[in-house]
Amino acid sequence: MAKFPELVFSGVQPTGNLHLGNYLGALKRFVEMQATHSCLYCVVDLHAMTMPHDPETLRRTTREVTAAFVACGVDPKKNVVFNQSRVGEHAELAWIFDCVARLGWLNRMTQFKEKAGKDREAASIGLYNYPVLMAADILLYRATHVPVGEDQRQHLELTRDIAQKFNNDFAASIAERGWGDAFFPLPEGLIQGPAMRVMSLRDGTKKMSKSDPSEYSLIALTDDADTIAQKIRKAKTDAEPLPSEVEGLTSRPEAENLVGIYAALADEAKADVLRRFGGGQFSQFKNALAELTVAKLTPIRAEILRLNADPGFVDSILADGARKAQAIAKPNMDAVKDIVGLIR
Ligand code: AQP
Repeated sequence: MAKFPELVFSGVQPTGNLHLGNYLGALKRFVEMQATHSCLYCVVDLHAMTMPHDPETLRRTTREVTAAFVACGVDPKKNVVFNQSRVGEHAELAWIFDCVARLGWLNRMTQFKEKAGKDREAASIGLYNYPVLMAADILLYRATHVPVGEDQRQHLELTRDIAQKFNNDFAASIAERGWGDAFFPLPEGLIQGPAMRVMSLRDGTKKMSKSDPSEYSLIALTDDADTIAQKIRKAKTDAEPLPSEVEGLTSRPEAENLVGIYAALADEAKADVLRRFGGGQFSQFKNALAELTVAKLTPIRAEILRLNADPGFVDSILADGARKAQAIAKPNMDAVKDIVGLIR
């Protein structure tokens, strides 16, 4: 298959306050990637409409998520930071992919089943179609690498399936127009590290999630030091002391989660964390974890609050990012239209 220049794309939904899971699974990785790659980081506001939403809240959270990107260290001058709806080609390409993707593929998506709940008939078509729009987000830029949390693995596989089918279905037209044997790359997920799936602090079997009704289930990036310490102190654990080796975390989801969070925040392996804290009581480990979390999140919180008070500056980042994104999206979309036979 043709070689594609390396390009990173990832998106975050503006559906509420970002949490430690979003930070460790995505934002921290965004910052790491910008040192070595060209990156597009998108606030996916169209995705946020797939569940019932309030217009004013959507506008506010779109700005807040942008502020959080920057506060975590994403440099808007070096990367393309923008909101999805500003670049109309995302929705345009999603339609073309709707005609490529198969119903059976979408019927297998577990996130739709979880979010739609029992009354599937009442879910929006947008929620069902979410993974196709996500494929369009990534492939519109012909991105090759996608840093995301583990919960997005299945959607990323679908993105690869859509890219592959498009390349096969239109192989002759792609070759005829000088694109070689593939127009779209098959993007790779960068799903790695000790915190690729951060779990709820109240239930180690459930993902930490913005929409969890229990505020003690998550640590928000805007929580103050006392709140963080209190949430970690109250985090569910079991009665055993911490094991000294990683194997000892098996079947202990709450312990595994807290050790994973510590390891990711300290940039260490879980094994190193357990070498230090293994055999000790949870209370001691929780104090160390609270201290580390507060040290890492306090400067981020301060910067988020500062940027939230300056919406004009945040809007200028989004406007500038949209211009840069469009400059890549437009010629790619034109090429797709030519490939599939649309006159433009
Ligand atoms: N718990 C998590 N652990 C690791 N990574 C996570 N991500 C989300 N939760 C965790 C990653 O954060 C990025 C942005 O996610 P999103 O907000 O676009 O959507 P989501 O995965 O649906 O996030 P939430 O918190 O669960 O939101 P709601 O409750 O609104 O659905 C993605 O890379 C995701 O993998």
